[in-house]
Amino acid sequence: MSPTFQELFGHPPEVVAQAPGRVNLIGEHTDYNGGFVLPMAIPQQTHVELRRRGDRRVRAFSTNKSASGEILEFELGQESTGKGWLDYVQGVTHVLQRSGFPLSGVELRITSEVPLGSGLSSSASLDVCLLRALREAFALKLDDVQIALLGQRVEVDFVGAPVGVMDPMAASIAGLNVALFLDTHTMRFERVPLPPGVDPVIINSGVAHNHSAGDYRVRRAECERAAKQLGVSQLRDLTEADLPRALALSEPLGRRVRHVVTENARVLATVEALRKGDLPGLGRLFYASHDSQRLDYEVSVPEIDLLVDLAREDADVYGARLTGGGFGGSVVMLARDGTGTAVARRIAERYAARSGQRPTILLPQPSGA
Ligand code: GAF
Repeated sequence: MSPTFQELFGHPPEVVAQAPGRVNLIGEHTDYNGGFVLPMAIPQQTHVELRRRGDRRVRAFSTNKSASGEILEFELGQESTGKGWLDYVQGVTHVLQRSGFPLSGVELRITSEVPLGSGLSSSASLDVCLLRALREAFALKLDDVQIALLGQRVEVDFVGAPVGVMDPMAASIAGLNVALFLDTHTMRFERVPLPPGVDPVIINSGVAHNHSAGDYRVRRAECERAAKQLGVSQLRDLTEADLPRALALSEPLGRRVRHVVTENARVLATVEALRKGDLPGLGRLFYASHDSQRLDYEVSVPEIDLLVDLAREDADVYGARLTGGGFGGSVVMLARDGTGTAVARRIAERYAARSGQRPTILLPQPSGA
């Protein structure tokens, strides 16, 4: 049992806050290209308990298994300590102070149900949760979209992960069972409910990723290079009519462009299919998105492909795809109504037997989770 806030700091917290992880239904690697995304909140959340201090010291405790089990500390304004999760806490206080919001020191206890490196946005959930707790404690005048934009700055400016805006937007404004259809160029968004008759399933492959590491950064740089060579400010400005020109670029830029252009079109088609309740159509879009990520964008790994192949063999699954940044993480599937739990269990079992990995089922939420 991890210690309570009272046991750690000798008094109760003043503020408690939560923020969810997310699953992206479709629209992968489109957000940093000004494109469309379609994430949805998941039931797993990050929780923060906080109490203000009279000095400038931040004392923080994480109940996460990979944390040290000690209270870690820094002084407001101090440079990165390079201590993993503490960097996010420092990043949040750093961007708030840089934006002119006055803070004092705080005590924090952080708990997360969103598995790290699972492609389900554990870090944006932490950023948004900390920002929400600080907003409440210091009565900061920030709306939910501003919270999301600050969350993105934590990642890009402080942690050094050059991510887009999808994950903090999902953690800040998305809901359960309702997709957030977001245009990352205009920042216009709309909520699109999941139609009846479908059970979303999420299985974490057990292969962890890290977006401040090289591959994600390389993909982003390839997109920027391709946009420059094609004379547009972002790949969002291209259509399928531009693909022959894009495919004439040197390898692999053309394929990267093809993924982004076709993925944007798939998001729009998915929104239509959701509205019509066209479940087989949704399934086909999921598989097409996965194939595009695997072949054109090259962000899948064999374990993730195995999960998608097992879904293809399962008569109760409409479609499946890698969700999130890739290079590991999770697969999202759409199963027939009422079959989600059974589908998730049998695919996870077959996957474990064939891969030697230890998958976890996030959705449908296992009872007792
Ligand atoms: C990660 C990033 F954080 C997002 O911004 C997005 O680019 C995603 O990978 C890929 O769609 O989750």
